[in-house]
Amino acid sequence: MTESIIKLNTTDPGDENLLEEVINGLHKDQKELPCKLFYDKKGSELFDKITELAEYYPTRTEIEIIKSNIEDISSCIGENALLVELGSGSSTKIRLLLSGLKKMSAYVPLDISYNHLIESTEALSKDFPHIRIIPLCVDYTKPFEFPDFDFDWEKIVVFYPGSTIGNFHPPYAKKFLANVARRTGRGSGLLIGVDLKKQKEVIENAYNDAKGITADFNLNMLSRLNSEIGFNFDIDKWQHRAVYNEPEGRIEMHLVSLAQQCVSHNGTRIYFEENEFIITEYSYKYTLAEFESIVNDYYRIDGVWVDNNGKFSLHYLSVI
Ligand code: AVI
Repeated sequence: MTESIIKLNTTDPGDENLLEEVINGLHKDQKELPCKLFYDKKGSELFDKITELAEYYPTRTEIEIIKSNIEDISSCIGENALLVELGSGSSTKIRLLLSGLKKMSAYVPLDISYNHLIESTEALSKDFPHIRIIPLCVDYTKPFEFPDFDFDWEKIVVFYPGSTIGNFHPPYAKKFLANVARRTGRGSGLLIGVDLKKQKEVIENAYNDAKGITADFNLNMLSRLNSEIGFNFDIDKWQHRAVYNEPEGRIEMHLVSLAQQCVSHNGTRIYFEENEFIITEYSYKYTLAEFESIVNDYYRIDGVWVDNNGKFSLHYLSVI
């Protein structure tokens, strides 16, 4: 074993355009807020709790899939990979991979939430002292630079678990995955989790949990707008709702206004009718065929693993 190698050479980039994005979203006919706003420190902690809820099947199911297929996954990834994780979410999944991979070059977690990234990386480095870990605080949906790595690797393998790809509209998901392929280059890999279409009730329960953690996660967005940007949302006048839009194949997370009200920011006033809602997130569900159709222009499908109940799928794709 070599010594622990963790390079904390990342900084919090902030988000200059956030206010503009928020104001624009709240001026649309159908008001909306960007789902990246969920993930401040509190939001990331709430999301961790969501992943442990009885109703929220995606995390548990994906973990089961990784556990049951770790040898196949490991042979797809091969040796000496530079493993880049988009969003350093549940550490259980990455721990399974880091333990199961034969030999790897480095692990590079990318995350928008600085504190969450640093805390999770530090915890990981204690348990995997022999693995080079290089955290980068970036919004990976925007162009960013990798630092000059002073070590070798065989190929880049991007790990994109959790079905986060479902949070993009399908045409954008296609474009985003095409960009990942372009940036990483031919022969690189993408290990990606996808939530599959299933009974409406099962999906809706996953986003309307009995303990109200998803509600807190959704409402935290408004607290954040108050404390960080200077809005004056009255949190008690808003309610969480999640509905499965079957024709579109997506969960929609809403914040519903419980009264006619006005919210202001620096003299800009935004009016809400009673029952009007803000869309805070879409979470698209796919069939295997639908997902394959958005990736097959850029990737070859080398592996697809699905749990016994057909709830969730994990794909290993190679850039062509
Ligand atoms: C991060 N993402 C994949 C989650 C999802 O299921 O779409 C975010 C989430 N929203 C509510 N619960 C979980």
